[in-house]
Amino acid sequence: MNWSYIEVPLRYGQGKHGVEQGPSKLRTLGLETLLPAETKQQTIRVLPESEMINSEEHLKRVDGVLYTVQELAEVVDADIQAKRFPLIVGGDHSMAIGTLAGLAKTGPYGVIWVDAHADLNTGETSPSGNIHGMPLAAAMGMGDIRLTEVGGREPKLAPEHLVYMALRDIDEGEIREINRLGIKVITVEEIRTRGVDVMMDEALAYLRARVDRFYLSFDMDSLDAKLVPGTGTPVDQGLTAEEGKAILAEVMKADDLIAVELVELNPSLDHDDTTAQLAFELCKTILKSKENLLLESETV
Ligand code: DIR
Ligand code: MN
Ligand code: MN
Ligand code: MN
Repeated sequence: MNWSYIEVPLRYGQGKHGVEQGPSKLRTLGLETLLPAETKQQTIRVLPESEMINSEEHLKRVDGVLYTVQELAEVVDADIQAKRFPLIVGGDHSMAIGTLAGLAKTGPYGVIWVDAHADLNTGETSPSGNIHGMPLAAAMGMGDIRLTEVGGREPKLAPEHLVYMALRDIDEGEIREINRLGIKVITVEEIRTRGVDVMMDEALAYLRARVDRFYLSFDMDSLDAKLVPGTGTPVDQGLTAEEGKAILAEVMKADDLIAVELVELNPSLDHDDTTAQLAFELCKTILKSKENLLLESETV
């Protein structure tokens, strides 16, 4: 398989410094050595502009987010058109506005969103004004036009093409929208009691009845707060490390998976690289699959 590795050191979608260092931290831990040789040469860095301090109360640092996601949308689209499989590493979750818009260029697709949060706010419903809580709303055409028209005017995602996993900290406006739109939600409780493979099968069956390809976005805060001090908004009662890895291992078996994204590693908030090591392990799980011959031959 032809991989593409995309680093997105974006932090403007939320208020804490350090999340922009996620990709360089993974590099320090040796992520590059896991990539096949061709992918190393193909690694792309979507760089935010260096100083973006403008702030609107309801859409904080919007220009900084826009600059990055517009470029990311083009990079992702180019990968898909060239039949490459992008692994996209962040950075805060506002970057997904770019991923979702980039994927939409080649038609409909499904999404598995593994996150404690719904990321379905608009400037009006957001309690924080942070755009990392808005990417799915923007992709569905809800909220500020500057966010909804990234990659074109039309919506990038239909609500019935989305499955949430590990959701447990949802804002009032988001609960209303999830119910109104009838979005499918799989809880930590269900994953724990019925098992990762059963719930993944259910998620995939749901999406496959509707679309012929899908992508998975993995927010580090889907994992339990105790495991991830190095993420901006940790939430209790989350996934175990094993469950997180099993979700990724399971999803990587799918031929119709077209991209994976891993976001919200914040090395500045981390304790002794615990979260970074865990993120690195998750990347290993991703890269070990999909005919990655390099990893099969070297023992990693
Ligand atoms: C919250 C937090 N729902 C907000 N969102 C986060 O600000 O919109 N998303 N942390 O990952
Ligand atoms: Mn998120
Ligand atoms: Mn989150
Ligand atoms: Mn919240």
